[in-house]
Amino acid sequence: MNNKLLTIMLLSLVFGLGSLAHADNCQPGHDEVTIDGTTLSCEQCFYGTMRHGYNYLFNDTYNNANNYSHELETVDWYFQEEYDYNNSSSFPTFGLVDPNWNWLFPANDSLLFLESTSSYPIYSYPPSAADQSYDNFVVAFDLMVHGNLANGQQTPSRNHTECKYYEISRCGDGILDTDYDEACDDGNTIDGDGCESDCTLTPSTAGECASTYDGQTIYDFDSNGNALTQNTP
Ligand SMILES: [Ca+2]
Ligand SMILES: [Ca+2]
Repeated sequence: MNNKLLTIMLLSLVFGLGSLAHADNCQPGHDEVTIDGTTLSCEQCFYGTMRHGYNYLFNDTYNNANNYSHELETVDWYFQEEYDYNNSSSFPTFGLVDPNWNWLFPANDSLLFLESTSSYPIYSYPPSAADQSYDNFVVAFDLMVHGNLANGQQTPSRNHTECKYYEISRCGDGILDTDYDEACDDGNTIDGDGCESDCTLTPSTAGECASTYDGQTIYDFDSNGNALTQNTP
């Protein structure tokens, strides 16, 4: 099983202080998240795929594309899963990258400001394919922010909530995940049916699907590609 450590660029923040009502890439039914009884409306949504058998870190880069600086007053982060993806109650822990950070994002600058301090392993996945959709796993950030204008004044403070939804990829889910080197995915983990349980192609065997015909001779091959017989039709 692969067990790589991957770092996900979790959220890329581009604040537009005048677009509070605009839900950026938040699909209907995925534009809010309820955590511990509190419902948060997601102002921006991002989607990604994680892989069964892998560990993940999360981080957040703030891109301040406006021509004035932003100052954050509070940052709260939340982690929610509908299904227990690592067979335990442990969640990733988060922290600020620089504990001495002054909460100020310079104008036209970007910086990494938040990252998880523990990785999150994907050990399991929902047994039903219908339950492997985006709703099952979400990381949300709730930021209170205002802008510092060139004339020394500040914009009103407001909250900004971003949500990152995930679906879990695996061999046997019936979806060909070429990013994870799947040569095939027939929706099962049965060997010998053309697609193996590790999503490699079933090797050819003599006398079955390994014959070729070049117009004169039929060649049968073993699993190593060596010709076994030559039959002239
Ligand atoms: Ca797959
Ligand atoms: Ca199979």
